[in-house]
Amino acid sequence: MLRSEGAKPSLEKLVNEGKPMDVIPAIDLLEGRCVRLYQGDYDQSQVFSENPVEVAKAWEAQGAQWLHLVDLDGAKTGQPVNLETIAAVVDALEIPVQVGGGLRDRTRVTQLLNLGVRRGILGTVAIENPDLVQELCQEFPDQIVVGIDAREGRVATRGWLETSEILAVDLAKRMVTAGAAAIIYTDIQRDGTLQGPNIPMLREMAEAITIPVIASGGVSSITDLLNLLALEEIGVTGVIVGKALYTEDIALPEALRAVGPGRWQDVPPDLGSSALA
Ligand code: AMZ
Repeated sequence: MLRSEGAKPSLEKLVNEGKPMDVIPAIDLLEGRCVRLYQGDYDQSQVFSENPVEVAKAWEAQGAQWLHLVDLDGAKTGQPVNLETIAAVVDALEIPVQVGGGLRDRTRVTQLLNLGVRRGILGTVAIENPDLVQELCQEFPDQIVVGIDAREGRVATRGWLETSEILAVDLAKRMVTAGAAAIIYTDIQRDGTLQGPNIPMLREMAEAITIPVIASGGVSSITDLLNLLALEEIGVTGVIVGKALYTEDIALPEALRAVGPGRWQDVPPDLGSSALA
Protein backbone atom coordinates (compact mmCIF):
# COMPACT_ATOMS: atom_id res chain seq x y z
CA MET A 1 0.00 0.00 0.00
CA LEU A 2 1.25 3.43 -0.90
CA ARG A 3 0.27 5.06 2.35
CA SER A 4 2.36 2.75 4.53
CA GLU A 5 5.53 3.21 2.52
CA GLY A 6 6.99 6.05 4.58
CA ALA A 7 7.78 8.92 2.25
CA LYS A 8 4.68 10.77 1.21
CA PRO A 9 3.92 9.87 -2.37
CA SER A 10 3.15 12.61 -4.81
CA LEU A 11 -0.48 13.33 -5.57
CA GLU A 12 0.14 12.69 -9.23
CA LYS A 13 1.27 9.15 -8.45
CA LEU A 14 -1.75 8.56 -6.27
CA VAL A 15 -4.35 9.66 -8.74
CA ASN A 16 -2.87 7.45 -11.40
CA GLU A 17 -2.57 4.43 -9.15
CA GLY A 18 -6.04 2.91 -9.56
CA LYS A 19 -7.33 1.04 -12.57
CA PRO A 20 -9.48 3.55 -14.39
CA MET A 21 -12.66 2.50 -16.13
CA ASP A 22 -12.89 2.93 -19.85
CA VAL A 23 -15.61 5.47 -20.54
CA ILE A 24 -16.43 4.79 -24.16
CA PRO A 25 -18.56 7.18 -26.17
CA ALA A 26 -20.88 5.56 -28.70
CA ILE A 27 -21.77 6.56 -32.21
CA ASP A 28 -24.62 4.66 -33.84
CA LEU A 29 -24.81 5.00 -37.60
CA LEU A 30 -28.05 4.90 -39.55
CA GLU A 31 -27.86 5.85 -43.22
CA GLY A 32 -24.56 7.63 -42.62
CA ARG A 33 -25.92 9.79 -39.82
CA CYS A 34 -25.22 9.75 -36.12
CA VAL A 35 -28.41 8.68 -34.35
CA ARG A 36 -29.71 7.32 -31.08
CA LEU A 37 -32.54 4.80 -30.92
CA TYR A 38 -34.93 4.27 -28.03
CA GLN A 39 -34.59 0.67 -26.75
CA GLY A 40 -33.04 -0.20 -30.09
CA ASP A 41 -36.25 0.53 -31.96
CA TYR A 42 -35.47 1.59 -35.53
CA ASP A 43 -38.79 3.48 -35.65
CA GLN A 44 -37.75 5.66 -32.73
CA SER A 45 -34.56 7.21 -33.98
CA GLN A 46 -33.31 10.67 -33.27
CA VAL A 47 -30.65 12.20 -35.49
CA PHE A 48 -27.91 13.95 -33.54
CA SER A 49 -25.53 14.75 -36.37
CA GLU A 50 -25.18 14.45 -40.12
CA ASN A 51 -21.43 14.24 -39.67
CA PRO A 52 -20.25 11.24 -37.61
CA VAL A 53 -16.58 12.02 -38.34
CA GLU A 54 -16.90 15.40 -36.65
CA VAL A 55 -18.68 13.82 -33.70
CA ALA A 56 -15.97 11.16 -33.35
CA LYS A 57 -13.25 13.81 -33.48
CA ALA A 58 -15.04 15.79 -30.79
CA TRP A 59 -15.16 12.76 -28.44
CA GLU A 60 -11.48 12.15 -29.07
CA ALA A 61 -10.64 15.81 -28.42
CA GLN A 62 -12.54 15.58 -25.13
CA GLY A 63 -10.30 12.76 -23.96
CA ALA A 64 -12.00 9.55 -25.06
CA GLN A 65 -9.61 6.63 -25.21
CA TRP A 66 -11.84 4.36 -27.23
CA LEU A 67 -14.76 4.88 -29.60
CA HIS A 68 -17.70 2.49 -29.90
CA LEU A 69 -19.21 2.54 -33.36
CA VAL A 70 -22.34 0.63 -34.36
CA ASP A 71 -23.56 0.15 -37.89
CA LEU A 72 -27.29 -0.06 -37.23
CA ASP A 73 -28.07 -0.67 -40.89
CA GLY A 74 -25.54 -3.50 -40.73
CA ALA A 75 -27.13 -5.05 -37.63
CA LYS A 76 -30.49 -4.99 -39.41
CA THR A 77 -29.42 -6.25 -42.82
CA GLY A 78 -26.71 -8.69 -41.73
CA GLN A 79 -23.69 -7.07 -43.34
CA PRO A 80 -21.86 -3.78 -42.78
CA VAL A 81 -23.57 -0.98 -44.70
CA ASN A 82 -21.85 2.17 -43.48
CA LEU A 83 -18.34 1.03 -44.44
CA GLU A 84 -17.30 4.35 -45.98
CA THR A 85 -18.28 6.23 -42.87
CA ILE A 86 -16.59 3.66 -40.63
CA ALA A 87 -13.38 3.97 -42.66
CA ALA A 88 -13.55 7.78 -42.51
CA VAL A 89 -13.99 7.72 -38.73
CA VAL A 90 -11.11 5.29 -38.22
CA ASP A 91 -8.86 7.37 -40.48
CA ALA A 92 -9.72 10.59 -38.67
CA LEU A 93 -8.92 9.29 -35.18
CA GLU A 94 -5.79 8.37 -33.26
CA ILE A 95 -7.72 6.40 -30.62
CA PRO A 96 -8.81 2.81 -31.21
CA VAL A 97 -12.28 2.13 -32.54
CA GLN A 98 -14.47 -0.91 -31.91
CA VAL A 99 -17.17 -1.61 -34.46
CA GLY A 100 -20.24 -3.83 -34.48
CA GLY A 101 -23.27 -4.39 -36.63
CA GLY A 102 -23.52 -6.95 -39.42
CA LEU A 103 -20.28 -8.79 -38.74
CA ARG A 104 -21.59 -12.23 -39.53
CA ASP A 105 -18.82 -13.90 -41.55
CA ARG A 106 -15.05 -14.12 -41.78
CA THR A 107 -14.80 -11.94 -44.89
CA ARG A 108 -16.62 -9.02 -43.28
CA VAL A 109 -14.69 -9.25 -40.06
CA THR A 110 -11.37 -9.38 -41.92
CA GLN A 111 -12.41 -6.50 -44.14
CA LEU A 112 -13.28 -4.35 -41.17
CA LEU A 113 -10.14 -5.14 -39.20
CA ASN A 114 -8.10 -4.39 -42.32
CA LEU A 115 -9.63 -0.92 -42.34
CA GLY A 116 -7.85 -0.30 -39.06
CA VAL A 117 -10.73 -1.10 -36.73
CA ARG A 118 -9.11 -2.29 -33.49
CA ARG A 119 -11.88 -4.61 -32.29
CA GLY A 120 -14.80 -6.22 -34.06
CA ILE A 121 -17.98 -6.72 -32.05
CA LEU A 122 -19.87 -9.90 -32.85
CA GLY A 123 -23.49 -10.21 -31.81
CA THR A 124 -25.86 -12.40 -33.81
CA VAL A 125 -23.15 -14.80 -34.91
CA ALA A 126 -22.37 -15.66 -31.29
CA ILE A 127 -25.79 -17.33 -31.15
CA GLU A 128 -26.04 -18.53 -34.72
CA ASN A 129 -22.47 -19.70 -35.32
CA PRO A 130 -20.41 -19.85 -32.13
CA ASP A 131 -17.76 -21.99 -33.82
CA LEU A 132 -17.02 -19.11 -36.17
CA VAL A 133 -16.52 -16.82 -33.18
CA GLN A 134 -14.02 -19.30 -31.79
CA GLU A 135 -12.13 -19.45 -35.09
CA LEU A 136 -12.05 -15.67 -35.38
CA CYS A 137 -10.83 -15.29 -31.81
CA GLN A 138 -7.92 -17.57 -32.68
CA GLU A 139 -7.21 -15.72 -35.88
CA PHE A 140 -7.45 -12.23 -34.35
CA PRO A 141 -6.39 -12.52 -30.72
CA ASP A 142 -7.65 -9.63 -28.56
CA GLN A 143 -9.56 -8.16 -31.48
CA ILE A 144 -12.85 -9.95 -31.10
CA VAL A 145 -15.35 -8.89 -28.49
CA VAL A 146 -18.84 -10.27 -28.17
CA GLY A 147 -21.84 -8.00 -27.84
CA ILE A 148 -24.52 -9.67 -25.76
CA ASP A 149 -27.73 -7.70 -25.91
CA ALA A 150 -30.44 -8.92 -23.59
CA ARG A 151 -34.14 -8.48 -22.90
CA GLU A 152 -34.96 -9.73 -19.42
CA GLY A 153 -31.80 -11.81 -19.44
CA ARG A 154 -32.44 -13.44 -22.83
CA VAL A 155 -30.25 -12.74 -25.82
CA ALA A 156 -31.61 -10.69 -28.72
CA THR A 157 -30.14 -10.81 -32.23
CA ARG A 158 -30.51 -9.39 -35.74
CA GLY A 159 -30.84 -5.73 -34.85
CA TRP A 160 -32.69 -6.79 -31.68
CA LEU A 161 -35.64 -7.74 -33.85
CA GLU A 162 -35.42 -11.34 -32.60
CA THR A 163 -35.15 -12.62 -29.05
CA SER A 164 -33.83 -16.11 -28.36
CA GLU A 165 -34.45 -18.37 -25.39
CA ILE A 166 -30.76 -18.38 -24.58
CA LEU A 167 -29.71 -16.83 -21.30
CA ALA A 168 -27.18 -14.04 -21.65
CA VAL A 169 -25.02 -15.53 -18.92
CA ASP A 170 -24.91 -18.94 -20.63
CA LEU A 171 -23.88 -17.36 -23.91
CA ALA A 172 -21.22 -15.32 -22.14
CA LYS A 173 -19.70 -18.44 -20.62
CA ARG A 174 -19.62 -20.10 -24.03
CA MET A 175 -17.92 -16.99 -25.47
CA VAL A 176 -15.24 -17.07 -22.77
CA THR A 177 -14.43 -20.58 -23.92
CA ALA A 178 -14.42 -19.35 -27.52
CA GLY A 179 -11.71 -16.86 -26.60
CA ALA A 180 -13.54 -13.52 -26.67
CA ALA A 181 -11.45 -10.60 -25.39
CA ALA A 182 -14.42 -9.05 -23.57
CA ILE A 183 -18.20 -9.05 -23.37
CA ILE A 184 -20.15 -5.89 -24.05
CA TYR A 185 -23.38 -6.41 -22.16
CA THR A 186 -26.33 -4.27 -23.18
CA ASP A 187 -29.66 -4.09 -21.41
CA ILE A 188 -32.01 -3.41 -24.29
CA GLN A 189 -34.84 -2.10 -22.15
CA ARG A 190 -32.52 0.53 -20.69
CA ASP A 191 -30.76 1.45 -23.93
CA GLY A 192 -31.49 5.00 -25.03
CA THR A 193 -33.82 5.57 -22.07
CA LEU A 194 -31.52 7.39 -19.61
CA GLN A 195 -32.91 5.20 -16.80
CA GLY A 196 -29.57 4.13 -15.36
CA PRO A 197 -27.69 0.87 -15.94
CA ASN A 198 -29.04 -2.46 -14.76
CA ILE A 199 -26.58 -3.04 -11.94
CA PRO A 200 -27.93 -6.43 -10.73
CA MET A 201 -27.80 -7.83 -14.26
CA LEU A 202 -24.26 -6.56 -14.77
CA ARG A 203 -23.21 -8.00 -11.45
CA GLU A 204 -24.60 -11.41 -12.34
CA MET A 205 -22.78 -11.34 -15.66
CA ALA A 206 -19.45 -10.17 -14.27
CA GLU A 207 -19.55 -12.75 -11.49
CA ALA A 208 -20.28 -15.53 -13.97
CA ILE A 209 -17.32 -14.97 -16.28
CA THR A 210 -13.59 -14.42 -16.17
CA ILE A 211 -13.11 -11.85 -18.92
CA PRO A 212 -13.82 -8.10 -18.78
CA VAL A 213 -17.41 -6.92 -19.02
CA ILE A 214 -18.21 -3.58 -20.60
CA ALA A 215 -21.50 -2.14 -19.40
CA SER A 216 -23.92 -0.64 -21.88
CA GLY A 217 -27.44 0.71 -21.80
CA GLY A 218 -29.18 3.35 -19.73
CA VAL A 219 -26.25 5.38 -18.42
CA SER A 220 -27.64 8.82 -17.64
CA SER A 221 -25.44 10.61 -15.11
CA ILE A 222 -22.11 10.80 -13.37
CA THR A 223 -23.83 9.10 -10.42
CA ASP A 224 -24.58 6.11 -12.65
CA LEU A 225 -20.91 5.92 -13.54
CA LEU A 226 -19.87 6.11 -9.91
CA ASN A 227 -22.35 3.35 -9.08
CA LEU A 228 -20.71 1.15 -11.68
CA LEU A 229 -17.41 1.47 -9.85
CA ALA A 230 -18.79 -0.99 -7.28
CA LEU A 231 -18.62 -3.62 -10.03
CA GLU A 232 -15.09 -2.85 -11.05
CA GLU A 233 -13.53 -5.39 -8.69
CA ILE A 234 -15.62 -8.17 -10.22
CA GLY A 235 -14.54 -7.29 -13.75
CA VAL A 236 -16.67 -4.48 -15.14
CA THR A 237 -13.83 -2.59 -16.76
CA GLY A 238 -15.63 -0.16 -19.00
CA VAL A 239 -18.85 1.58 -19.77
CA ILE A 240 -20.40 2.72 -23.02
CA VAL A 241 -22.15 6.06 -22.93
CA GLY A 242 -24.49 7.03 -25.73
CA LYS A 243 -27.57 9.16 -25.41
CA ALA A 244 -26.49 10.98 -22.23
CA LEU A 245 -23.58 12.51 -24.12
CA TYR A 246 -25.85 13.76 -26.88
CA THR A 247 -28.46 15.17 -24.52
CA GLU A 248 -25.57 16.67 -22.50
CA ASP A 249 -26.73 14.95 -19.33
CA ILE A 250 -23.10 13.84 -19.13
CA ALA A 251 -20.07 15.85 -20.23
CA LEU A 252 -17.39 13.42 -21.36
CA PRO A 253 -14.45 15.21 -19.68
CA GLU A 254 -16.35 15.15 -16.39
CA ALA A 255 -17.14 11.44 -16.80
CA LEU A 256 -13.48 10.72 -17.47
CA ARG A 257 -12.47 12.68 -14.36
CA ALA A 258 -15.06 10.79 -12.30
CA VAL A 259 -14.15 7.20 -13.20
CA GLY A 260 -11.51 7.33 -15.93
CA PRO A 261 -7.78 8.04 -15.88
CA GLY A 262 -6.64 10.24 -13.01
CA ARG A 263 -9.93 9.87 -11.15
CA TRP A 264 -10.11 11.32 -7.70
CA GLN A 265 -11.37 8.34 -5.74
CA ASP A 266 -7.97 6.72 -6.06
CA VAL A 267 -6.65 9.30 -3.63
CA PRO A 268 -6.71 7.69 -0.17
CA PRO A 269 -9.43 9.40 1.85
CA ASP A 270 -7.19 10.41 4.76
CA LEU A 271 -5.04 12.56 2.48
CA GLY A 272 -8.21 14.54 2.00
CA SER A 273 -8.28 18.25 1.58
CA SER A 274 -4.93 18.95 3.25
CA ALA A 275 -3.09 17.04 0.53
CA LEU A 276 -4.96 18.94 -2.10
CA ALA A 277 -4.42 22.38 -0.58
O1 AMZ B 1 -29.98 -0.77 -31.43
C1 AMZ B 1 -30.14 -1.83 -32.05
N1 AMZ B 1 -31.31 -2.21 -32.54
C2 AMZ B 1 -29.00 -2.71 -32.27
C3 AMZ B 1 -27.68 -2.45 -31.87
N2 AMZ B 1 -27.22 -1.38 -31.23
N3 AMZ B 1 -29.03 -3.89 -32.87
C4 AMZ B 1 -27.79 -4.39 -32.85
N4 AMZ B 1 -26.97 -3.52 -32.24
C5 AMZ B 1 -25.53 -3.67 -32.02
C6 AMZ B 1 -25.17 -4.60 -30.91
C7 AMZ B 1 -23.79 -5.05 -31.32
O2 AMZ B 1 -22.82 -4.05 -31.04
O3 AMZ B 1 -25.16 -3.97 -29.65
O4 AMZ B 1 -24.99 -4.30 -33.19
C8 AMZ B 1 -23.93 -5.18 -32.83
C9 AMZ B 1 -24.28 -6.59 -33.18
O5 AMZ B 1 -24.52 -6.72 -34.56
P1 AMZ B 1 -24.70 -8.20 -35.19
O6 AMZ B 1 -25.01 -7.94 -36.61
O7 AMZ B 1 -23.40 -8.89 -34.96
O8 AMZ B 1 -25.82 -8.85 -34.45
